[in-house]
Amino acid sequence: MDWSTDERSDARGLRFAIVAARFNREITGKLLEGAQQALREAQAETVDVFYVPGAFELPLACKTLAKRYTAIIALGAVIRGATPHFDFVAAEAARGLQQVALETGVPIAFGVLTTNTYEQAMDRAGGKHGNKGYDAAMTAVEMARLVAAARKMETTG
Ligand code: INI
Repeated sequence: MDWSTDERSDARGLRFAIVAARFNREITGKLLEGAQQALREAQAETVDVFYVPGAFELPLACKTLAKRYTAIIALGAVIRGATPHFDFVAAEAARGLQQVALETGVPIAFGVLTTNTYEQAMDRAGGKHGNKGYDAAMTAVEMARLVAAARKMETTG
């Protein structure tokens, strides 16, 4: 089996949750717009949006929602400030989201920006480096299709 690009970006019949952190909301709002645009273009059947306070809360929210969706897009913006808080929040968001994906088998796309400055984050939220929310949603579509295809093989032999 070999997938064409068209198939990888076809989300018809698939259900997505987007979980967005409110922290740095000017940035996460733009990531959200990008993700929604990608899922519209891919013709996703369902796109539900949920909010959490910050990136640290993303893993638990995704785990709670995993049963109900084909894939989830986690969005956040962690910006390095003067405190070591950044390292804990960024690392735990990444570790937690990967853990949820591996434990549940539900693809979780990592749409969490981790940057040194606000400007660098803006550049990746619809600025000169594209929109990482859009990219994360396309990753979720591709992984959702891959997992669905693998499950189908298991049941059909
Ligand atoms: N949350 C973010 O999403 N981005 C940040 O940059 C950030 N910083 O820098 O503090 C941040 N902190 C809040 C954190 O995610 C939790 O909501 C909070 O610690 C309560 O659990």
